[in-house]
Amino acid sequence: MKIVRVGDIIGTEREVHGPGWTSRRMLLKKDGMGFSFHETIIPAGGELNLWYKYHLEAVYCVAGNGTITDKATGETHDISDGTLYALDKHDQHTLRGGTEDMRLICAFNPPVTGQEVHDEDGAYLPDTSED
Ligand code: 9YT
Repeated sequence: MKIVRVGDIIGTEREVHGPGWTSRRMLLKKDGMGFSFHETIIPAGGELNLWYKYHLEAVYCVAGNGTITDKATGETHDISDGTLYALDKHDQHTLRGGTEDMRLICAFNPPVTGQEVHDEDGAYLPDTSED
């Protein structure tokens, strides 16, 4: 069994920052669960254009607020505590922070390996390492 406390991750290599987001990677590929599990903070007013071409992602909001726009349909959905979105079709999307920092719990399949940041399309590159 593993016990992971986010307080022990802050300020380590498992806390990764990008423009408009901070990700605390609580479980990575090397933890052997078959998915990675992150706490992500999107600051109020932030905007991210994302497109996880090589990953599926489920995101559960536990604090704050914001919106997600599905670029395929143009639809925008409110996000607040208790909302989950699942990018089951590698959906191209825009995530916007609202009036309060959003705290999101994210699971990636396949798992991220550690230091991934978004490419120009908003993707994380696929993991090509041998298991
Ligand atoms: C919600 C989202 O995709 N934010 C970008 C960071 C990502 N969740 C991560 O690496 O934790």
